[in-house]
Amino acid sequence: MFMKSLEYDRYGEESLRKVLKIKTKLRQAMGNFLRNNGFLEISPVIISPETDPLYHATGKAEFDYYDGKYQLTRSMILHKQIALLTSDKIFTYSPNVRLEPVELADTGKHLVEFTQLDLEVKDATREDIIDLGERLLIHTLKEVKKDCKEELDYFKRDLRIPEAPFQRIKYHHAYNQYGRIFEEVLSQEKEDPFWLIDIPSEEREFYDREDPSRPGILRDMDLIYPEGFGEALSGGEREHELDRIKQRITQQELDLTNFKNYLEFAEKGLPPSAGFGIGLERLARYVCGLEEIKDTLLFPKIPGKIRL
Ligand code: ASN
Repeated sequence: MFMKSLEYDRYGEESLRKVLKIKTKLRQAMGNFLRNNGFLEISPVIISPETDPLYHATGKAEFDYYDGKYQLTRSMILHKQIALLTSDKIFTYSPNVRLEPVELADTGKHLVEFTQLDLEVKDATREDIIDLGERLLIHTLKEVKKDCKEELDYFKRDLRIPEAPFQRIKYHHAYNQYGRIFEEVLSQEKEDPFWLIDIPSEEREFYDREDPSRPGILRDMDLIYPEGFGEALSGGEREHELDRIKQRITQQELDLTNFKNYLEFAEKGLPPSAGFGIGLERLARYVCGLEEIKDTLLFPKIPGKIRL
């Protein structure tokens, strides 16, 4: 006889159905906003020999295939830059697999498998993308508020609609004021989402563009949710010139051969661009006001555990 899963009862719960209704609405509202603004939706890349290296300690999900190796996508950043050779504005709902350490099991916001709405725009600046992000988020929150009233009432969630422009806080200011834990402190303190900008290059991956007039500072940004919900999205302008990309990869003590195919594209020419990726489950957690990100999914993968 099969053992009944300990979590069996969870699948009949009203709250799970309500979150899924809200997530369905979020996907629809964000996708339609982008389609109506001239974006092409591309298919997600699930396996690739090269993917986002990520600057924090995250294990690789890798497997052998004939005489090579594939990895599961950690983010589609490299593919997004290449996709702009075909179309000027692209987005995708991208499943990401990040083998996060067990220490992150109880943060309430980390998953080993999640989906991000990942977008990229040719010739865009950080300011263009910040503006796009604000319009996308405001539109999406308004749509959810309009069409998911019953669900929001169920979660006793009085969702605020923020006004653009959102506050911008420089990384160095935040760090000097609150130290390492600045993100948690500021996220707790604020009532509306805000941007964290000008992140130092050693804190981020090689593909975010260094400000030519301020070495060591990136033309990038994170959006942070208020009420302690933490990071919503990250993005920025991109390095697109071969020499700069190679220099940044080497500075981060990464192996150039791990990005061989991507570098071949950069050699032929990648367009300047900017973009971001916003986590769908984190957005749903914020919208519903949930403690635990696992409650936004039917089959959540929590760091350090194996689950169906
Ligand atoms: N999607 C993010 C970006 O566009 C990268 C990431 O998820 N690590 O910058």
